[in-house]
Amino acid sequence: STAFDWEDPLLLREQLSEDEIAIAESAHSYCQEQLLPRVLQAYRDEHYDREILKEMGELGLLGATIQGYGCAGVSNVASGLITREVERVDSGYRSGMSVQSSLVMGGIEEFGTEEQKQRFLPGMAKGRVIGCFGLTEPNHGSDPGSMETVARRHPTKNGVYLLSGSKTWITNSPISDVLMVWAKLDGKIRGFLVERATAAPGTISTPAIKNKNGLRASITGMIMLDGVEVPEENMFPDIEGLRGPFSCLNNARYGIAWGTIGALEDCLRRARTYALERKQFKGNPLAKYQLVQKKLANASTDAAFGLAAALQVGRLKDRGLVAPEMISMIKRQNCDRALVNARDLQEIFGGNAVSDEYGIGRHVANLFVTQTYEGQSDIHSLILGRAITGVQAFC
Ligand code: TGC
Ligand code: FAD
Repeated sequence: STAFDWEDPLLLREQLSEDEIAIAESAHSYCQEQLLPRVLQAYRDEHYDREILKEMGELGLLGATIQGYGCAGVSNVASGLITREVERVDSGYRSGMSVQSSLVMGGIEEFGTEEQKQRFLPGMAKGRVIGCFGLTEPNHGSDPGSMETVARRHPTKNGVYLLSGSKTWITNSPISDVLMVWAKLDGKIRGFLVERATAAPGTISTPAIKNKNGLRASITGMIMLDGVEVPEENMFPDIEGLRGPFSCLNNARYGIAWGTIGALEDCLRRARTYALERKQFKGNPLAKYQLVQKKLANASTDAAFGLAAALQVGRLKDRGLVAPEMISMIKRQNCDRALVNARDLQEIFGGNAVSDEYGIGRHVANLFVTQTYEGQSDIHSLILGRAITGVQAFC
């Protein structure tokens, strides 16, 4: 028989290859040694240090599943393990990485021309070029198919498009060099790579959205486009419709399923330590009380199940056998369970939960956002409901 390990209850480690374990350990060391010491102040100051993307780039963590173009070319499971380590520290740091890697680099890899890949991917892999993904608009979040941002052919310049419209709640937008913007051309959604450096003054602005009450260690903003010129060579040539942005989202949603469990595991570790140290009623540690133990048992079980499911989907993804609904299932479940359990574990800290020094409140606030972006949980319920019944319930 095997001894139970509360930090790896279902022996995930036994299911991983040596390479995957090495990648996870190296990501763990970087995150604990370099990211953890600065997250508290960054969260207080609502500050995102763009050097973080360079550090991640140096370690090969960006666009990690992409083959070539200076990327590491690791398995989807290894990429999930990296995401879990980053989000163990903070969902905002994972967000900055996910947008760069899964949404922008992943989109260029899947839909870009060879020239676009050569031009953008190596710099993005090193974190020298920063990207953002502009889908959501002020009037259209869950329903991006109704977007109002438009692309028109330039009246006099051949092969040039003019983009106008606004995007909101865009991670990394204020610090982005390349903005992947989804806009309607002749009524069909197309993807454009807008380069800030070559945009005429006044045609693009990316104001930050300040005073967030979650994800404060990441930077979020708007994208306002007023007739910004984009050359044809910066448009994805073939992809039309929502399949473009949703294909990028499949990768990012998969990563969030791993990441949110990393955050939950950190909540569990913090709550367990606190419950063992804090004494109430005749000198007993909180950990002695059954109601407290039940909270820990619930969180541990949901984290272990969440990892097992993410691993299964990751292995299927590596074999080309994944369906988008599988990703909706793990994104929804892991975000929901991470949030519910983090809220329960927060209770163990009593009044101290209100102090940011204990870290638990930060995870709880962040996990609300993870449940909301990349398809709010109820939207994923409807995606699954449609797949189960064949009837769509969106409108
Ligand atoms: P629907 O009719 O379902 O589909 C339209 C077209 O898209 C295709 N498609 C997919 N393709 C690939 N992967 C998927 N997961 C796909 N889902 C749909 C579909 O086959 C169809 O193709 P075609 O060729 O027939 O046209 O479209 P709908 O308008 O009815 O969609 C409804 C719904 C609810 C599923 C969808 O709109 C949705 O998922 N809404 C949620 C929006 C969302 O996730 N936004 C995310 C914004 S980005 C973000 O939040 C980044 S945060 C990053 C961070 O900081 O970490
Ligand atoms: P709404 O669509 O208005 O939905 C509000 C509520 O109504 C939700 O609970 C939803 O589930 C529910 N609802 C909507 N329609 C239905 C329905 N038919 N049936 C039942 N319930 C329904 N977007 C990007 O494009 N790029 C980014 O980088 C990005 N980063 C983000 C970072 C942060 C910090 C945040 C908060 C958001 C970010 N987003 C980004 C936007 C995010 O994807 C949207 O907030 C999300 O898709 C939900 O859209 P909404 O906020 O407009 O909510």
